[in-house]
Amino acid sequence: MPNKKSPFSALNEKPGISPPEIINAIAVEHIKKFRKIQPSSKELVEGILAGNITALSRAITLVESINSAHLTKANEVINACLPHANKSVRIGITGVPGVGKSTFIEAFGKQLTSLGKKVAVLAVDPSSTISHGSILGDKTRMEELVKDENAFIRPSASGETLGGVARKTRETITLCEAYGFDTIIIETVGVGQSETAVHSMVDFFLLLKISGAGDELQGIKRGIMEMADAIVINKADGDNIKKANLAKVEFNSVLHLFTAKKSGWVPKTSTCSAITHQGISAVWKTITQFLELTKGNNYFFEKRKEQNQYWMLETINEQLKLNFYNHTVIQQLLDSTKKAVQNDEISPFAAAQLLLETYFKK
Ligand SMILES: Nc1nc2c(ncn2[C@@H]2O[C@H](COP(=O)(O)OP(=O)(O)OP(=O)(O)O)[C@@H](O)[C@H]2O)c(=O)[nH]1
Ligand SMILES: [Mg+2]
Repeated sequence: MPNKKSPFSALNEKPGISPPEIINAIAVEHIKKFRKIQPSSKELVEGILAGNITALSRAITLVESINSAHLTKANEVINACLPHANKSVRIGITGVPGVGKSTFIEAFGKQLTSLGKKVAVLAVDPSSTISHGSILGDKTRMEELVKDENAFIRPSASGETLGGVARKTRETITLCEAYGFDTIIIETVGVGQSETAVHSMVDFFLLLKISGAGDELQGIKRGIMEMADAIVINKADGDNIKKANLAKVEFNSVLHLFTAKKSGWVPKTSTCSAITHQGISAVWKTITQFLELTKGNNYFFEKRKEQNQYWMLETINEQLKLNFYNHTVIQQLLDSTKKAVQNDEISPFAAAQLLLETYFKK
C-alpha cells in the first residue's frame, strides 16, 4: 500500500529512470569485440599473407577443429592460401623416442635461421590424443628456437585417427608456406605408421639413429630405412664418437642393399651431435645436394603432384570412414552386430556387408 503520509518515506517509489544510452554502447562494443575473436576466412587469409602470426595460429586452430562449420571455413582459408604455398622445402624427421629428435631440431633449426631461413616445426603424433601432445608438447628441448622470431613451433594436432592427425598437419603446411615459412620440419616418432604418413607429405625424409650396444641392425624396421634419404647417427659426442662412426659404416652398407631410388638420389649416412652441433651443418648441405639433384631431374615436382593426389584419396577414405561410424543407424547396429560376429552367428564378411548396405541405403 502506498504511504500517503509523507513524500519522504522510504516506501515512496521514485519515478523510473530509463537506462542510460551508455549501456547499449557497451553492449555493442562487446559484440564487436567478440566478432573480432572470430575473424572471417577473408580476414584470416589477409592476415596470413601479411605475416600476422596470430592469424596463422588461428587458422591452424580452425583446421584442427572438428566442428563442421569450422571445416567449411578452414577449407576456404586453405584454398585461398594454396596459390601462395608450395615454395618451401619440407623435411620429415623420425626416430625412436629418446634418439634426440627435439634436441636435433633445436640445433638444426637454429642453424637454418642463422642462414636467414624461416622455419616452421610441426609434428605428427598419433599418441597425442591420449597424452595431449607428447611430441613438442613441452618445447623444453627447443628453448632457443621457441624464442627465435624466424621460427614457429606448433605441437601435433590431436585426433581420433592417425589419418585425421596427418591430414591436419598436411593442411597446416599449406598455411605455414603461405605465411612465408620456407623450411618446414615435421617431426614424428618412429614407432608405428606415422612415418609413412609423414613420408607422404615431405620432400626429404631423415631417419635419426643412435649407436647402440650389440647388433646395430636389430629391431630396425626395413621399411623405414628404405624410405630414408639420409640416416644421421646422433649423439656422436664424448665416448660415443667411435661407436657412432662404426654404426655409420654399418648403416651405409645396409643402405646399399636396397633398390635404387626413383629420385636418383643415393641415401647418405652421417654422424652428428645435437649437443655439440658437430655434423649439423653437414645435414643441411646434404639436403641442398638432394634438392639440386631432384629439382634438376624434375623428381621433386612430380613427387609433390603425386603426394597431392595421395592426400585427396586419403581425405576421401578418412571422411567416408568418419561418416560411416558417426551415422546414427550404424552406431545403433554396430554393437549388436559385433556380438553376433563374436558368437559365430554371422560371418565377419557378411556382417560387414550388411552394415555397409544399411549405410548406403540410408
Ligand atoms: N650426449 C648427447 N645427448 C643427446 C643428444 N641429443 C639429445 N640428447 C639427449 O637425449 C635425450 C632425449 O632427447 P630428445 O631430444 O628429447 O629426444 P626425442 O627423440 O625428441 O624424444 P621423444 O620426444 O621422447 O621422442 C635428452 O636427454 C637429450 O639431452 C646428443 O647429441 N648427445
Ligand atoms: Mg621430442
